[in-house]
Amino acid sequence: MKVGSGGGFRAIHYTWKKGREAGGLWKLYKAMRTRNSCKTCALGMGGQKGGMVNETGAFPEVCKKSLQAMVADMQPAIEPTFWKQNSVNDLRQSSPRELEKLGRLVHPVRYRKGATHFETVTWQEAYAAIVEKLRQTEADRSFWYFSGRSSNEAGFLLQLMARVYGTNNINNCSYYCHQASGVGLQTAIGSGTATVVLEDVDKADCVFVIGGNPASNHPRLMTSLMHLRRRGGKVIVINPVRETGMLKFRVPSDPISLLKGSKIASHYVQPHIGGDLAFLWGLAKAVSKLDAIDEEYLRRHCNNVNEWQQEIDAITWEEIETKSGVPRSEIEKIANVYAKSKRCIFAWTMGITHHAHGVKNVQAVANLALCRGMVGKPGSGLMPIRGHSNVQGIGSVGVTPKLKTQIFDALQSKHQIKLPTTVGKDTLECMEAASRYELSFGFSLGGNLFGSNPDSKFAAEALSRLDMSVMLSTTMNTGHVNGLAAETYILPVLARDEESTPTTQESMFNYVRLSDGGPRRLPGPRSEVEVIAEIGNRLLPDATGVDWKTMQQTSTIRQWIADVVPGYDQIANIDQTRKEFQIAGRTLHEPKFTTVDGRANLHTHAIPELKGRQDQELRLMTVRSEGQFNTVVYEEEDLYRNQSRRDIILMHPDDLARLGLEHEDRVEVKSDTGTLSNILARSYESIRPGNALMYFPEANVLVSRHADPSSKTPAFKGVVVRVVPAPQRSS
Ligand SMILES: Nc1nc2c(c(=O)[nH]1)N[C@H]1C(S)=C(S)[C@@H](COP(=O)(O)OP(=O)(O)OC[C@H]3O[C@@H](n4cnc5c(=O)[nH]c(N)nc54)[C@H](O)[C@@H]3O)O[C@H]1N2
Ligand SMILES: Nc1nc2c(c(=O)[nH]1)N[C@H]1C(S)=C(S)[C@@H](COP(=O)(O)OP(=O)(O)OC[C@H]3O[C@@H](n4cnc5c(=O)[nH]c(N)nc54)[C@H](O)[C@@H]3O)O[C@H]1N2
Ligand SMILES: [Mo]
Repeated sequence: MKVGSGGGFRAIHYTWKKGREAGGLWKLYKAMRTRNSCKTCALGMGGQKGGMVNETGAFPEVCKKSLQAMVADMQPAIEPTFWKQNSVNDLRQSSPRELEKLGRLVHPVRYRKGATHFETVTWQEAYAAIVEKLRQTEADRSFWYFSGRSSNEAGFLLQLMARVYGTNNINNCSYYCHQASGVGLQTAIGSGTATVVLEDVDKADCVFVIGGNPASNHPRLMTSLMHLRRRGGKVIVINPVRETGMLKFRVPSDPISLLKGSKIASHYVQPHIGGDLAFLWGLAKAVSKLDAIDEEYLRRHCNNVNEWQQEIDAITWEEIETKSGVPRSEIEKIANVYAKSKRCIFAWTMGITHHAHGVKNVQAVANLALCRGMVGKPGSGLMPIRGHSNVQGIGSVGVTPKLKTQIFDALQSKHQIKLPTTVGKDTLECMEAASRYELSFGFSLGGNLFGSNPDSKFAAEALSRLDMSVMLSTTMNTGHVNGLAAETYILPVLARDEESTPTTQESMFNYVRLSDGGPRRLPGPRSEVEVIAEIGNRLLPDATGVDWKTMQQTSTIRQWIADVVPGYDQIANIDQTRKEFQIAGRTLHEPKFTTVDGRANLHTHAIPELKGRQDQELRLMTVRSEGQFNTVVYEEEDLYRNQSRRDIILMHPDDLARLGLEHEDRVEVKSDTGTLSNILARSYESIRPGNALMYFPEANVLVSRHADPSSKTPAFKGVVVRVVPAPQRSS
């Protein structure tokens, strides 16, 4: 049956199904209701209000992917015999979904070059080998990658250890995600995170959703968007794909919406992939023509106003239309809606950041908000919708190549820590350096560096040039079986709701949550913090200023965070008060910016040509389906896009015809970086002609390493491909 809306009974039915997998609905419900913050996206639920509750206290808030993540953690263990029965080569043939479904990692395992299998080792053996290798390695030949799943405490401790060891090669998955938002917002308003809180969304009269599919990836936002529409507000979606759930969504916790479905988008604009920058400038030009600019606000609070105005006047409609793919009349229609709005929020995700001009995109969004005075008052502002549940916290507590000056100074003065001053490498630069044999040791706190990386062939080669790689993980993924270092360790760790002591996470609204932890589900995995502190203790026993033994207590680490991380003071007493808090100085309800001169900055841009315009070319976006969380695939099907498999390329029927193809033809998809064979070409009316869609991580074979020069984020959505019939056709 064709799915005509997002959410709804399917989501409820799914809950039952997952309940069965988890060993009973009540068991799953209890797991979901513990006081731990949600494990998936950063919109966030849970914490001290209890699971399935959002920041404003609404219950029940639940989404399919948080169930998926929970049930995955409730899987049985991978038995020791498994590693003897299955070779690395066998495992490499497995799909991301098959690897995830193997179960929970409970034994440390090792792979040594030349071997055919992983072997289980004791924790002692693993620690000894890792520490010995680190001793032999020059600190700057190591790198430390962090996913955004781990706690603030684990993130803080590991970056501290890596720096005391002597390197700044410390980075997180943000470089492949929202880095452009951080960099773009910093340059525009002096702070890199959302200027709004969840309540602001409930006060807005207009929300732009640019380059994102929150119906699938941040479903809880849909409740707020539904209420906004009921109040008569407008939701303007900018997306080359007409995403089912952005048109109509059935909010499971709302009976009327559940039955009838709620219209979400009031306006839907389909630019070409990469056409947003031109579109955003066009919108600003049209708003200016309507005399809807807030001149007073610009004069009082913004720099570069004249340059910006000149650019608005100079840019031609012809340039805007050809580079965005959106006709002037449509842009003017949206400008009219925006011009009437009194409180407008601009939300965006990967369709904006995953481009070589991602930072410019973000600056152009900020320009548009600033020009009508929409930053610095309640109910309006800038809202990058963050990805991983704690990716923002990881960044706040110092998991960045360059430490914030305040953290750097406080660590030296308050804790006598000697910090390295060499330039740290970002994620892609670490990969490039590894491929040049300039790095020999890699450590990953969660995540899947291989799978998330562009240019998969290169990524595997680069990682396999390391002498040693260590990965702290909960379940298996493609990164554990591809690009293996000469010596590779996988160390099993606890999920946050299994920790014996509390941990904290930061939501995309700058709200710090406390997770209570809970009983362990299986013997074997260890706490992330315990593992890091143990390595620290063995490697750097005499380090001035740090007592690694006390660092095994997350409460000790919280004292350090309170001492050194700006805005985090209240974490010092959180063990007693249990009071979750809003980080000071980030939410902007007044136009007081944290830039050097207290003013916001407008930016001007040269708009790049639209790529992929040659005869046989298509512009390709690599995106997530509703059945996956990043490189972890829970289900092969993509419900909302009505697809049952992942080895497909979706394109408009006009493009199929143009390329001489038919629906369901077997094709080869080629880019300058790589080729994917045996792909099914499928007709997909909802995508703007000239553009195509494939699923990440598989499609990373095609994505080049070309990155935004300022954010170092690869153009995961800006791939040019040619699609040709497969050499031998089969059915
Ligand atoms: N279920 C689920 N939820 C998730 C995740 C997951 O994998 N699964 N991942 C989490 C993470 S880490 C993140 S970062 C977020 C990601 O959340 P999203 O950014 O929503 O995810 P993507 O699938 O990357 O898709 C982006 C959307 O951008 C559109 N798009 C692609 N190119 C362009 C473009 O050039 N311009 C515009 N305007 N739109 C474009 C696509 O059509 C698609 O609808 O979700 C988080 N939540
Ligand atoms: N082509 C293409 N590439 C992309 C993207 C895209 O849209 N297109 N999106 C990019 C984005 S937005 C992101 S964020 C990255 C994702 O990059 P990563 O964050 O590196 O990858 P994930 O797939 O989220 O990592 C999942 C793994 O984390 C481990 N894990 C889960 N929970 C825990 C925990 O509590 N502790 C620990 N230690 N480990 C845990 C499990 O082993 C799981 O397999 O990929 C990027 N790559
Ligand atoms: Mo992300």
